[in-house]
Amino acid sequence: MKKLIIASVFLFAFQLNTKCQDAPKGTEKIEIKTSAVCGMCKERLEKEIGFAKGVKKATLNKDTKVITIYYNPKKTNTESLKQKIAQTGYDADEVKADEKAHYKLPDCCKKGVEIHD
Ligand SMILES: [Cu+2]
Repeated sequence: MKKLIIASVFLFAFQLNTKCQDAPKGTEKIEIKTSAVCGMCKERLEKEIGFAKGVKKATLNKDTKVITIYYNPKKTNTESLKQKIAQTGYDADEVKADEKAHYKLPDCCKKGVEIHD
């Protein structure tokens, strides 16, 4: 009997846990630190990454520079996502921004610029 109670508590906790997760079904979540500094960066990255293969959703927090990506692990992986961010001109964790792409960004979006609106 005791085992049954423990089992049902676990089951309940598990259900609660899955309910709280905001990741769409079949996707995984990753947070990547970028070098984004403003709303334009946010728009650019969310557009580029949001439409990348296997990506369900991409949201950038400008204040923390962290982009949260929900992706289908069968279609893409964290390495290609980081590469994609780098190709857009931004750092992605340990992956450095592609120099050419970074050079093409407007001055207000370049690295070393302080976070602004
Ligand atoms: Cu910018």
